[in-house]
Amino acid sequence: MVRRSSTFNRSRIDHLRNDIELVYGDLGDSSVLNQLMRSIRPDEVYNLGAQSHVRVSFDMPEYTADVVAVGTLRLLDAIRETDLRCRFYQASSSEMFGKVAEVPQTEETPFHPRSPYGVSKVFGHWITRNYREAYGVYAVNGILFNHESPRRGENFVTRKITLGLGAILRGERESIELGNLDAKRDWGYARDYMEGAWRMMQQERPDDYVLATGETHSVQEFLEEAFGYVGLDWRTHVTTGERLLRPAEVDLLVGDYSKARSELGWEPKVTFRELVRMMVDADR
Ligand code: G4F
Repeated sequence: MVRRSSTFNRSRIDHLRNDIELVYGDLGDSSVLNQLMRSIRPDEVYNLGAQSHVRVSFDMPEYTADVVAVGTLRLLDAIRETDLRCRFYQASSSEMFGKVAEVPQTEETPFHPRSPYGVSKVFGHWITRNYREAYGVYAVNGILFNHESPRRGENFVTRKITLGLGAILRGERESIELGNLDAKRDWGYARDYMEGAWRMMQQERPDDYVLATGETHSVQEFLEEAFGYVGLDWRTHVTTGERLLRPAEVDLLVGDYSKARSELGWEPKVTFRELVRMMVDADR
């Protein structure tokens, strides 16, 4: 399902054009969600739709809540009204852990979200559980920690760094402006994580699972790894700006994926270093 836009932004799925069918819709429009459920009658629905940028959610809190929180409810309700056999995957997020209550975070760690985005994801998480418990929908929450790839959106920190580094190497620019370099994230490879999401949907019973690598690295470590790989010193090419800081930050995320390993047979395959190098190579 894609939103109508006057400019095309589908380069990331161009290679699949002959294998998939796109339909117009919007998580803000329940009539179209109901109509699509009735006409397509899907076996599985993956809800990855969102206003997914944490910083932007402070600028657009109401829109973020409408799409991320109520949008999830709209989709679940379309399933409830049309076909209770349809399986539902909810992209829950490690941002829900926010000001973390314990390290590492598991499926049982209490939530303390730190942004309108994180708060909205908590609603999405619980409404997914609620439809499972109340109506018997096969509905799973994949609590995914940050997952990256060369197709990562351009204003998330990893891609911003590798895109900027590519431009520096080509002599097109001198530096990259960033915000908080001390924040630590558990960064994995998106392809590994989507395989995990699919596995969650093939189980006998629906449940919630953390997907993570179990390792955490600061933004500065990402810079060191990326610039070090091409023989440059990040310190001469990175500036920091107040405007890129967040009103409330998530300082440290690191996940424990033991449940996914034992119940889904899932493991991350790509290491932090391999991920950074893959993204640098794609953008240089
Ligand atoms: O790359 P980020 O914007 O990702 P963030 O906020 O962790 O959220 C991502 O992961 C979540 C899963 O935990 C998803 F749910 C969410 O949709 C999204 O995909 O920022 C990572 C860290 C932050 O601490 C941020 O403050 O990098 C820091 N940072 C420093 N300078 C920056 C920048 N982030 C961005 N986007 N841009 C900067 O210039």
